[in-house]
Amino acid sequence: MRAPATHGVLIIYTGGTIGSLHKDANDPLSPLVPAHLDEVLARLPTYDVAQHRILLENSWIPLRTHSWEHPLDSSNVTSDDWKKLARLVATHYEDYEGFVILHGTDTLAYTASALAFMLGNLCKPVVLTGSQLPIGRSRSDAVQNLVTSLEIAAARSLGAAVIPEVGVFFRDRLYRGCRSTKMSASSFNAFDSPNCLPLVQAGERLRVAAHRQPLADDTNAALRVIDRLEINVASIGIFPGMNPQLLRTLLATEDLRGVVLQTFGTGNAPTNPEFLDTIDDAVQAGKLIVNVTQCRSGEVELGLYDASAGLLSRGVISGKDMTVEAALTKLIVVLGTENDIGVAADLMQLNLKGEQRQSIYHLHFPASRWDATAPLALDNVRPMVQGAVPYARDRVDRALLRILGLRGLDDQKTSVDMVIYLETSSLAKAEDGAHQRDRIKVGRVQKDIRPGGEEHASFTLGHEVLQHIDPEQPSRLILVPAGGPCRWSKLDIALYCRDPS
Ligand code: ASN
Repeated sequence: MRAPATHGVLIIYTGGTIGSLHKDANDPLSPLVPAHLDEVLARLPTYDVAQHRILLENSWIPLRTHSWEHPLDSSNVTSDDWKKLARLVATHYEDYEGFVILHGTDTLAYTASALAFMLGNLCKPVVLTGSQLPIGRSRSDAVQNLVTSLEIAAARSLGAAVIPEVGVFFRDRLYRGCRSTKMSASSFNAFDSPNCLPLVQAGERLRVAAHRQPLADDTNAALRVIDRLEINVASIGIFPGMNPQLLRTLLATEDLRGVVLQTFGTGNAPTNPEFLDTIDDAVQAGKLIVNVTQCRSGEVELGLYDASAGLLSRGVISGKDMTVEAALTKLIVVLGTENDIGVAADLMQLNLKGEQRQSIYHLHFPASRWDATAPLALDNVRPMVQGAVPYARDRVDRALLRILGLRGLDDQKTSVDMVIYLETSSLAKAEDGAHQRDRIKVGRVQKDIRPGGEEHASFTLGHEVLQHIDPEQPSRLILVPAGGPCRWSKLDIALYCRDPS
């Protein structure tokens, strides 16, 4: 993957251990503070200071640098730094083959994830790296991390960047930025991307993985910086026996718009009414709650256990296999650009930048009160929100129709019995020349609901039903009554769509 780099690489130095020195040069026990970028450059072997270039293998790579005026320990990095970084990449996008960002390791995965969502149509490498020991220390991991990052940032093949996305390089691996997480506070092997194989393995040569291609929005379009960010968000980890009052206080924070809820296992949480009511109130108040697991790997499967079904029915959405860092920064970017909470929820469940293995597409139908005396037609409330990889029915692994919060009218006892059909406007020509709609049976819901009780129903859609779902066309459900009156709070079709790679 070695290729002559014409414009070289821009190094952006934000601070971190890599360029740190002891506060008191005479006291090796004094705290480390980020120092000047020259501290880093001076230690780079084969760096030609006069010519601003570095010899990597057999090629001289031009290097330019940009440094934060006051380099930071990454604990002090904020969303303003993400904006500065994204704008710097955009300003110099045509000037360089790639970009290397030197960053403290503590919050590096947050910055990498944020940049992945903020840089639309990115086709060049943006590699973040740092080190566990300052570059000036004899056993430091800094030189290796920086030199390999530069090589990856400069690598082109057949006229295109080999890694056209945001990545994190550490020790001997390049990870997808929005999949990365810091695993160790002290090991040189500090990072991993537990739910995604590394993009590059660096040994005696750089081995590039086949799945490295990003989910490009539009590789022909110009780079687009998305820097309207909503920072009124929170990341909350639940724990056994957590006082629901504590959660209620946090969720009631003024102006809070979104929450990453770190749950147990596959997305489970306490089922006591106080806890669930707290969640319900926050959702009703328009807060977007994204469920991610506290586990290092694996994914959220809402509804697999009763301990997550209650969250699902109250409108908590699945973060699938996203890291906390990816879920939080995605929420910040999505809520920054999207005011409609329903559209934001749909976008959060789509794979935008390779941050989750699957997209969940939704068709939403209105909540309703129904006396069940005649068939009811429900049209989807808005077109299906599309992601970077659009919906395709041949990639649907699972499709569910879900009715949530099913109750009797005025909380009366009722026996719900209805047959649901999907009617599409794929206008098939009838024999007499008129257009007619296709109608296909989706399933039947039968539930006895006690006074004041609430039920949820879901069933899997068969392939023959899927054929009739066209994201470009409106979809209509026809409910044919065979039982008592009822109402529901949410009715949707969720389509679990795998990525093409
Ligand atoms: N505290 C440092 C930072 O994140 C840790 C490091 O870079 N290894 O800035």
